[in-house]
Amino acid sequence: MSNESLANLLKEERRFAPPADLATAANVTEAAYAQADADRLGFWAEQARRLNWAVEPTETLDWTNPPFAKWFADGKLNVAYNCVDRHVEAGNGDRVAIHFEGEPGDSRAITYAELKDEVSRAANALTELGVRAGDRVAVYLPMIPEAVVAMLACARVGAAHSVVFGGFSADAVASRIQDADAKLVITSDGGYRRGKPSALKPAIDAAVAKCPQVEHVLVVRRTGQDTAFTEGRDVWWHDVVGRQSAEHTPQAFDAEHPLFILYTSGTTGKPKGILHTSGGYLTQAAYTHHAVFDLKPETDVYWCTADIGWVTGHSYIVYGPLANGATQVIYEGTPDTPHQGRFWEVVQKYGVTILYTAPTAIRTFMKWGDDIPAKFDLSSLRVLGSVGEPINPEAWIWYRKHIGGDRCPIVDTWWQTETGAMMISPLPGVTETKPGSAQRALPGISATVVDDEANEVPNGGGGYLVLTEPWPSMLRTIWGDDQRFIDTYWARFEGKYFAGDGAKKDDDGDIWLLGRVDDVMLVSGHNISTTEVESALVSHPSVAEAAVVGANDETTGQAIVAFVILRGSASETDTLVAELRNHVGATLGPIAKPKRILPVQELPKTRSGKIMRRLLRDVAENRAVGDVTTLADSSVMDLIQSRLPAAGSDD
Ligand code: 6R9
Repeated sequence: MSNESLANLLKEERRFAPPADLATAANVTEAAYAQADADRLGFWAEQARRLNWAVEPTETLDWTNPPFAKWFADGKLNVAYNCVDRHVEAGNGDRVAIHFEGEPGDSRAITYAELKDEVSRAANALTELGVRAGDRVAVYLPMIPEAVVAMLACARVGAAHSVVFGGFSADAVASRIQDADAKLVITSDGGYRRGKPSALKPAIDAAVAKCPQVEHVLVVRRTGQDTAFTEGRDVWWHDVVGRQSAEHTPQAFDAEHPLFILYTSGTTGKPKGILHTSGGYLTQAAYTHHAVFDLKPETDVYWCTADIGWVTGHSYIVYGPLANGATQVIYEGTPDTPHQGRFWEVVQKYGVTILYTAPTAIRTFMKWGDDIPAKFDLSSLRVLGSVGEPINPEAWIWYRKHIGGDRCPIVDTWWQTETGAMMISPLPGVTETKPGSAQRALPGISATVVDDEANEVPNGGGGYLVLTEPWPSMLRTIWGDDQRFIDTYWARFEGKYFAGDGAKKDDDGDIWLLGRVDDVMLVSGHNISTTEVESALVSHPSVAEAAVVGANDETTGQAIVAFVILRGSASETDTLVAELRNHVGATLGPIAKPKRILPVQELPKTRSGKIMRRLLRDVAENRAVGDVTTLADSSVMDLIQSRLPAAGSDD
């Protein structure tokens, strides 16, 4: 699509109505909003009945000691039983739970009955290895079915898991194991990435050397590569899990029993161990997965491309879909191995109907070209989801057209590790969608935008995104640091949860996310959002990706510095840079014109695809680059710096 036609499209404020057939048969209709508004707690009590409780809760919310919430506190349940056993008991044991697609092309289909047996064996193995309810287990695995089994086995025995990204360094893993005080680590010899086996166990050996409390390391054999073993400490999954009975009686735990800790670095600071508990978390994960994706478990094939080490993998690969009895695809590898059409080949092979991915992936696919998805049959798709960052309208339109065949609704889902589950999103059978907006809080969720003084902004205004009522899947605290929990999320605006994101309301009251407030730039007294400048840059045909930061500037306070990846054909000429500056000026106004535009080959991103602007700010301000341990590829910063003209000099 040419730039002019996109601009026109957005100017027309194009809306996309839900497809009629989807709307007619939608799991959730407009009425849900009114029902939840009339009786929010009654609404959530009803959603909790999606689960099988060993003891039904009579109390919905205890908010007598804010910000420490208790949801369904007198109820008892087993989370793994809800994700696995109950589907087998309901006669759906032969339904495929997981279609696993390995990067080398190996595949496995695992039914709910098989998953129940494997989770039961793994639960028995954890017990044999000394894991008890209330303990913590660290999980450091590639995207293989054992990752799901390990998490569910922990849930089954009441141990909290702490999943750490397979890409993190030994130091990053060690600090997380120590903070959670985990006694068992579950890992593998390695996994496949970019066509090669990539070792995982050496990082665990180095990490565990600093963690004397770790009693055992349970190792899945995935690649078969040579792997050092520490006698007495390390055990193979196929030995210990393999010899267990497939019978395991799940014990019911309190609704507020810890389910997992997940460390979020955000983009700055010491990692925070976000604590989630059982009943409320599972209720909202299951409800949102049912509502936002319109999941029909008998016929849909769902695929979330996130890594299990990200909260999206927790809530929308493991807990939400499995609680709902979904059939899903799990893919181990990267989207360009062995070729750039791999994702679309997977969609075609399994007949994927619901796809959930991230804007960073969508922009990469745009860069690779429209002809690649065009080679595959994507006609099975019916709902498309986006998560992780604001999706710029250009990428939204491309996703709709080239992946969704102009027929699938797009749900842009805003939420966080801390919120546990989706909070703001269109509903595919209800909402007239707008490219680039997450739009409206889901039924039962209260979100708004406030100014510096905590006053709600009128339609058309901008400020800070806040959540004004507690929700079932909210974080309960930061592990071991209640004070930091209060200070980080509840101290900024009295009685409201501060999400740390900037947002604006449009004239209809729909919400547009503007990125982290730490990233907002202050240029000559004007607040400018990085998201808006980036979005303007990528709406130019020569720009594939952009990251924008505010660098200290003597005259304007901060100056806008843009790092851009140019499209294949664009060469880095001065004319192009001037043209891009003018393009941003024409789109957003002269104040938003970047002072410097630096073409680069890559941008620094976390494994979940978020741009680490902090590192780019270091470059823009000519400082030594800070902590890079959570980068997906730590060599990217060297690449960026070595390619820069002369960092610090003005152009
Ligand atoms: C699920 C997840 C949370 C932060 C969040 C925001 C950004 C996520 C978004 C979005 C705009 C969306 N974010 N989804 N921004 N639109 N649809 O990503 O969790 O890794 O904790 O990140 O991601 O800035 O505050 P997490």
